[in-house]
Amino acid sequence: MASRQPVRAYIALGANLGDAADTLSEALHALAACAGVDRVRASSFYRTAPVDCVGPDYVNAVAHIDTTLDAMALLALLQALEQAAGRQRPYRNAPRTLDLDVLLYGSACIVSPHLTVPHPRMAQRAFVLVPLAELSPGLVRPEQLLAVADQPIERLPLPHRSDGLPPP
Ligand code: A4P
Ligand code: MG
Repeated sequence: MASRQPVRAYIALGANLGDAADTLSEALHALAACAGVDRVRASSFYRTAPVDCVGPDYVNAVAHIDTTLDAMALLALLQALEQAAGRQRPYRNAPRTLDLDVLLYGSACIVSPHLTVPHPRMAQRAFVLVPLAELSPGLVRPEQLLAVADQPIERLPLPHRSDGLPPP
């Protein structure tokens, strides 16, 4: 069977239970080790105030990958990584050990019962737009950043390896 052409996908990472920065770091390394996933590159990590929910501050980041997985297979992989990190879903927007959302999958527009891409709320969230603009400035317009400038967000001074991944 011919292999698929890789697609660049953008992933939002978030956590606000446990050692969130550590969990994000481990998730990035786990993602990089997965079959069908190549060239993982991550933004800085950011401390962010909860949006549309209450609870501890989050650590958020955005990564891009080149992947030969189709979009549904990528979602399944991200959900498996969430499960491995002990993710529980007691109610909507509950505090979480790890959340991995598909922001973009190439230029695809997908509306299905389990996957909507681009992520429908990404333009409303500084915790997505600020790390996304750091990683791929061409994908975020200045007026989009201005629109979320009231949402508290602080870049964390984590060291990064040269391949874009934070240290394990
Ligand atoms: N689903 C549909 N589209 C997607 C997609 N593009 N990526 C479905 C991932 N999943 C997608 O997801 C619920 C369902 O969405 C899944 O079954 C999947 O099939 P979930 O992981 O259980 O919950 P979620 O990601 O929290 O849901 P949702 O509605 O996407 O939440 P939001 O709108 O992303 O908000 N504040 C800060 N500071 N930082 C955060 O990270 N996160 C949220 C979640 C709220 N406030 C936050 C943060
Ligand atoms: Mg999610």
